[in-house]
Amino acid sequence: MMRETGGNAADSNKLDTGRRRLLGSSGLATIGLVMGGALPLSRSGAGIPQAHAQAAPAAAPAKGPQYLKYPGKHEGLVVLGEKPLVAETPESLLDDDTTPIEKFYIRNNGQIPEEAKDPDAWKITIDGEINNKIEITLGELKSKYKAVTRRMVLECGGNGRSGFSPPARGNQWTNGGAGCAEWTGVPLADLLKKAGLKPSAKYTAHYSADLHLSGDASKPSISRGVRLEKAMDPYTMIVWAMNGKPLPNIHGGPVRLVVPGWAGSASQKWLTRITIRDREHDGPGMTEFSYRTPIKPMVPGGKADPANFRILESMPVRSIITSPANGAKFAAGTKELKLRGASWAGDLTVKEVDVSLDFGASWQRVTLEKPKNRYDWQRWTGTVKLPTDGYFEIWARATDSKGAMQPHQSGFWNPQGYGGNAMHRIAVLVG
Ligand SMILES: Nc1nc2c(c(=O)[nH]1)N[C@H]1C(S)=C(S)[C@@H](COP(=O)(O)O)O[C@H]1N2
Ligand SMILES: [Mo]
Repeated sequence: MMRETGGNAADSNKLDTGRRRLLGSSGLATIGLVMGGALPLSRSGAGIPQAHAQAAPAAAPAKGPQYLKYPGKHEGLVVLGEKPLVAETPESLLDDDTTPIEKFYIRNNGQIPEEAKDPDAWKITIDGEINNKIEITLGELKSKYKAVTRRMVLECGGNGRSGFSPPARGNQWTNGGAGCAEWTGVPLADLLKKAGLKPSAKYTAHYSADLHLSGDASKPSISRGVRLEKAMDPYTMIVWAMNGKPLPNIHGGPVRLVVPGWAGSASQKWLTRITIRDREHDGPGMTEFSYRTPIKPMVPGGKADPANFRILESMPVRSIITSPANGAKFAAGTKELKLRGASWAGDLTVKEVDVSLDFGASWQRVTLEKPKNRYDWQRWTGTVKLPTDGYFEIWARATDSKGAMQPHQSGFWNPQGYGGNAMHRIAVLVG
């Protein structure tokens, strides 16, 4: 029953805040280029069809985004929910090649546990459909297995959710439920090979130490799993370091899973146990509409039939403009703008990224870097010439290695709003 929630229908304030952020009102004042007032993005392009936008209730009192105050975290992160604590990274704070820990988004489903006193004594158990049960401390894991470091994107399954209309249930992420860090650990496959998989082994089930929000110790806060094929992917890792530092408690330290390319919920934080199952796992976060999308497209806002849903695995293609920031202002007479951004595509790579200065009427290709390793994001740079001073929107769209491009609007509505990957747009003012 744990879903990508933390907001629900009653949470209209939060939904509206999410919207307003897309519209460009925000405290971007912390960012160098921005000199104050917000620029409006035309409403239709915020992923909301005009008709719906007009019908949307203007009930909530005007309220800007709430910024995060958390030790070690950047104060530009935007709080999407306090219980459980959820905070996203505005696109303009994702401008580093490797996302610094302080800027990395936070997503909790339950209570945040106390920091482990003795990290190396932390125990992990692997059991279920294997020949030899493994019980290993983090200290032993570090000394007995060969560690690898990989830069990989972690992205919440609900990233982009705020683009759905009518609003989908859950945290109203814009594009900031994602980051790309260097993770150090060991491939899960190395442990599973050592344990010896039985022919009946089909699926993983992940467990951890964080308490359910209610405080009820008998209920896991979340327990997801993946098909064995993904568990055996050498990039699916048990990690203890992030950007070369011990994994912080808020990111699941001392040890967590990173299952790159798939919904972030599979990447169990504070990992204590992995049980190998002989069937699809059915823990909290696996059933009904949680991390599932429709097989046959459904009527937006309509009644959903659980039988029409399958598990969301690879995340869809996405690109973001990380510089300039939405709302940036430039001196009169500025003739061109340098753009920077990032793009990624779940299990796939990104083939090309294009930008538009005229609401999608024409597009221009940008320079796309190669990923450092699989599941890394791809940084991009470009320059656009400005025909005049004035108000401009810059749109960015990425196309994945199989040819799928980001849509203008998030479609394929589903109750919990997965798969929202509409093009990113920013507004800038020249003069
Ligand atoms: N134990 C545990 N693991 C968890 C979660 C959680 O609530 N508890 N949230 C999941 C979700 S939904 C996401 S998107 C990622 C977020 O990781 P981060 O907070 O380090 O960014 O952790 C996943 N792992
Ligand atoms: Mo998530």
